[in-house]
Amino acid sequence: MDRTDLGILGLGVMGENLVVNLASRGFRVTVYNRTPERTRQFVSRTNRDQEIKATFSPQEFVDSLESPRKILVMVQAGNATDAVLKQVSPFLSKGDVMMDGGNSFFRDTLRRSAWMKRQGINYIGLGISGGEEGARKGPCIMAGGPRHAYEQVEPILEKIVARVDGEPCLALLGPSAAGHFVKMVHNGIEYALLQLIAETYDIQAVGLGLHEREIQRFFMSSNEAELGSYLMEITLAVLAERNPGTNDPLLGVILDKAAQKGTGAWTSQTSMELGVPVPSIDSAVAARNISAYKDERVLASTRLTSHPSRNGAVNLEKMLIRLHDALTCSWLVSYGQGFALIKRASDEYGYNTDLSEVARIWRGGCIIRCKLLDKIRFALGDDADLPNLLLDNTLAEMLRQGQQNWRLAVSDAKHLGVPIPSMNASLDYYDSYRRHTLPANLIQALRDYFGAHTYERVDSKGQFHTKWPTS
Ligand code: NBP
Repeated sequence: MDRTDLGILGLGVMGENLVVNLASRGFRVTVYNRTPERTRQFVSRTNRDQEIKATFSPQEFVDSLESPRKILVMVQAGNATDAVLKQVSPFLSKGDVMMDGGNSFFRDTLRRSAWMKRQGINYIGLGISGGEEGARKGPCIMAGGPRHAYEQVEPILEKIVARVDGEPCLALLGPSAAGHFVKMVHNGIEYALLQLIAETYDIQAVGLGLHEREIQRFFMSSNEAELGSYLMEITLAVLAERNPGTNDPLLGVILDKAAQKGTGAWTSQTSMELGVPVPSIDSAVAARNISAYKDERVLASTRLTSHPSRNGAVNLEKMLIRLHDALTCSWLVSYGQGFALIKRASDEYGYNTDLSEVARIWRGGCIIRCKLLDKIRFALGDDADLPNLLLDNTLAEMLRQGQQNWRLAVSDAKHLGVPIPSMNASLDYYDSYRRHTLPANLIQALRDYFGAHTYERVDSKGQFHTKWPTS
């Protein structure tokens, strides 16, 4: 085979499926993987000699590519990414384009792009979302890097991503690490949305003791409304799955410990550093952490008992309507927090990220695609400088209309003794954000009392300190 269009380095689930996606669009792809056996098995399984070229050393890999070379790294984020960049970079030439499609922490991408730039290599951080199926059929790609380099790979990437209304779910969202930053926040929002689905399920299954078919009906109607989304679709598929042998719901035998790979925690940590509140995401990370304490929870369940009760004599139908509104408002607020974080990072790091482009590309291919993103996109298209989605008239109206039921659903859950960390945090975020005044004046006074930290006043400018009476 002549030189190929693109090289993929790393044949895990994502790498393999991206190669098949590329080959099915007529691109010639060179592959290389640390473990050669994996490469051999992959090429014999796919049986596409015309489009896929297997290589077995970094030099053979690089030499097989058309110049300027375009390489997509698809290995585990962290040390593995550094390792493969070190192995391949000695064989690259000035002007080649190196892309990292893994879930790299954006600060690592910043460091790597500076390192590559010193060697004359163009580095692009690609946030890729969509999982295995997305990689195969059309993911959403969030790019960050130099525009001239992006333009060299754009015609290829454009062919393999998902499309909505004919538009590719692909965009350059800023220089250097902008794409990986946006992907990190995408995953942070994903944590919140998953947690909110789980809380809604828990209220129905454990709190109200509903049958699986009734719970499926609830998610089905959510999927037909504003929350129509990939996550609702797969929730329905999961609820319908049976345990082979017993024919009981499979969910009943899945251990209640949620794993995590760190992108949610990165979102929380970064938001704290930037001073942007994202409590719906923070609480979702904490909820996964508490789920890991299975043994302690089992012990605690025998000691810390509760006395759940239905909230008054409210009928079930009303409770489910409340729950639906609470889920919708909480999802919307979670997106709002994520977009506020991207905006702050864009200002702080000079990404100049177009938020309406983020909303546009998130409508397809990615895990958090949802009908709500159409409204979000319009809101951001109308006002690119909107500091928070909650200030958009249409979205604010949705929250105003849903808020009474949202409060009641939170109260229902409290009466039932069902934990709802993200739904609660979302409502508290809404209530804090919409308040003209907050009790932070008392915090300031107390800080000044014990630490002479000073405070500002509403009636005059400057910093003030009071000589408080000693206790
Ligand atoms: P994994 O994250 O499971 O990584 C497997 C690949 O990394 C294999 O090719 C493996 O080679 C290679 N690798 C490792 Br591990 N350590 C290495 C090292 N020290 N040197 C060279 N290669 C090394 O694969 P994945 O699930 O396909 O994900 C790839 C990237 O895409 C990750 O960064 C992931 O976070 C990101 N991502 C994944 C998903 C998803 O749904 N899975 C979605 C979006 C993004 P080997 O075969 O020799 O062990």
